[in-house]
Amino acid sequence: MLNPDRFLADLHHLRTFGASGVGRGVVRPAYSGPDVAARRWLAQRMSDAGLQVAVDAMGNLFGLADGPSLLLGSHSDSQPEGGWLDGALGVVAALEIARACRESGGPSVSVVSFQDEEGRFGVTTGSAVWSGQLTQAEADNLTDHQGLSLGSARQIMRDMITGDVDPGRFTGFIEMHIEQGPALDAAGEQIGVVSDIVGIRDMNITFSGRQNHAGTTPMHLRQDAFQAVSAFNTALNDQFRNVVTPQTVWTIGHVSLHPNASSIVPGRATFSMQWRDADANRLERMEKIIRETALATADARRMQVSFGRLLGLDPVAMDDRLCGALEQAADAVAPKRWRKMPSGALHDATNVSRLLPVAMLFVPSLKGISHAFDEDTMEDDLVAGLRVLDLAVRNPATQDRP
Ligand code: HGY
Ligand code: MN
Ligand code: MN
Repeated sequence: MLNPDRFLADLHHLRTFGASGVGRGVVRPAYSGPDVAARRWLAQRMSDAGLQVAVDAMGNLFGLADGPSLLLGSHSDSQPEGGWLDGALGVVAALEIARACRESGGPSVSVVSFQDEEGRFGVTTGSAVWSGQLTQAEADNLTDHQGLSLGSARQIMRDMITGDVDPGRFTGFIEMHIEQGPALDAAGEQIGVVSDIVGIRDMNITFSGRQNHAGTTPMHLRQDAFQAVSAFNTALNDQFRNVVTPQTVWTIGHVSLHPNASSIVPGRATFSMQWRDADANRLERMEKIIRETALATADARRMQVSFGRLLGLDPVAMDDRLCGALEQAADAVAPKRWRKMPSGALHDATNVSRLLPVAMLFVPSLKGISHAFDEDTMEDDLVAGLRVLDLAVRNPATQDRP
């Protein structure tokens, strides 16, 4: 029997791994001590539920049902400052449904917690490798902002690895997640059935100028890398004007100045440039503008610019059959309080759609806040999402082989 109390208790237990001490926030980046401890605990819970635990070389953690099964789940790693529900909700809901299905003789359900969804090393790295978007060797060469390679970081999980998990054993994938935006909360609705997931591009850019004394170097002689970042940002916002829509977003979220000291004109600035849109062509046009604007900014200051590896995922649509089952379930659990909506956040479901039919459902995020310690969702909404997922899984339409 579906047990919402057990589901909520597990969800609260998971947030004790890497608890930030601020509200319900967590600090549980991929391959950190708290991330691995959380994965060990989840593996035990999967095993207790009668699922066979499997961990691949990336550290993706599976709880496998016997024979062909539907796969449910998400990720349990967090942003450097993360909320307690982003990813965790989908994993723990999957665990509860797999457990309830086994107890009640329901359909076969397997569970997954993908590794590095939050992109410490890339973009949804664990599911990108599992789905063949990225090879393990390519992933191993990715580095975090401190220069640590994924290949080194993943050694922390080497004793847990059991081997590859064949995607052929799964019939489809459903990911439950918090919305992470304001739409459902503002409308007082309980459930979002995702129509499609936006695409993303992500690239590091470095301006190299001349490190020098901050007191003696006249302003007109400086090649100041921070000034270049600032000028680039202003020019880019202007250049994008005729290309973007109100749904397009772009972010400089990480900046590293060298040597990062008050009395030194910075000689080098490396920053992350990320942009997202539902239209792959627009993403490409934006890339061209980004490169041209960066080159023009560097030229105007007699500086150099270099571009890191372009990472990204294209927009994807959800599977009609699985969406239909979620819509029916949403109608039963939250009549007139659900909608079909696109996802502006990225999810493992994007990668998995290369292999399997996929669908997603959302529950509201209070005030639309996520990727922050104060991310939260009303308990009633968490349970409503669990019930929708459970009904959808038990719908015979979901059980059909693709
Ligand atoms: O960044 C994202 O959209 C996701 O939360 N990793
Ligand atoms: Mn997430
Ligand atoms: Mn996230």
